[in-house]
Amino acid sequence: MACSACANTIAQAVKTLDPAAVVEADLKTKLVKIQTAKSESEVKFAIETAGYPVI
Ligand SMILES: [Cu+2]
Repeated sequence: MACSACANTIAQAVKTLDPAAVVEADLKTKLVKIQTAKSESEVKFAIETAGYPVI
């Protein structure tokens, strides 16, 4: 995740999975914090499908 466009793409992917998810992007560390009731593996899959690596 490198810029706000990437952050939006990831936020969209996660919110498609869970509309109530909270997605917080930190553009300095290039990390996204996600609060969701969905399982970690579901969220990872959604983000990887959108084309971003999950650490
Ligand atoms: Cu970007």
